[in-house]
Amino acid sequence: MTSLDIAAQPPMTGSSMLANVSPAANAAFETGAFRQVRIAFQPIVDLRRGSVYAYEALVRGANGEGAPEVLAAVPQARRAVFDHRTMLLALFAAAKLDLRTRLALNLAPSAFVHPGTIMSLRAAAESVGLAPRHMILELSESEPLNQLRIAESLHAYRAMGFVVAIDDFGAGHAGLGLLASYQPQLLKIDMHLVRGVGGDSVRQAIIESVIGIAGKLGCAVVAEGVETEADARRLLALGIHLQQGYLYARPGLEALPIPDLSWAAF
Ligand SMILES: [Ca+2]
Repeated sequence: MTSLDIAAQPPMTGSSMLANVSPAANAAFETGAFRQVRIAFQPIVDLRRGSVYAYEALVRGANGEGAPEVLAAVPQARRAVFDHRTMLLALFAAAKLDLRTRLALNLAPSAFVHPGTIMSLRAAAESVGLAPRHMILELSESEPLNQLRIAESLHAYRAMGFVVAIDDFGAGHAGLGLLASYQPQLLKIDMHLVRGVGGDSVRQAIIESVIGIAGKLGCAVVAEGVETEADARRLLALGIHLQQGYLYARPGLEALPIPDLSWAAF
């Protein structure tokens, strides 16, 4: 197995997020679920250009277990540390794979607002030669948000040139509250709204309104969870040329999968 070892990664720079964690808790964390974290990459395609717009880094377990399973083993109090270190692991894994396009990273709000994240992210990106404008930070409402801190952090990331996305837009409570308070550069429409859009006038109406709102706010839109050609064609007809899902490529463990764009016939 080619599991990436966290301990083998370059040390974090900036203020350490582990400073306030007890040594015993740290030891348990290091030898537990986190030790064998692996990274998978899934492309987001640009159908206007017939190219890969970005690769999203996704956390996987030692045997390829999915993100929900891996994250379930992470105590809430450790989530920021977990996301922070996974993000760095993803960055170095992408560099090792010679990534030549944008990299999208998932961050829980607590990791997003932590002062250590932005500094270490910038330092790590610089060390592998990735410009902040090529890095997309996907922010989800996976835990309660501190509105003020999110707003401050978002401005700081944008000032440094990073691209910020609202993740899973339209899932549960995710999205409108965030969007009302902060205007990111990207909106990722959740797969539950996307799946079946090809033959569902209600989903089409909802997605059309999201596109309308995004357009007025100057946000680009990405559709997640595109699995069929019918959905892909409908989304493209609605104006969404940035798409991600099994139709194009499944996530590849420690690999940058080449998407299948055959239906679009470039
Ligand atoms: Ca995501």
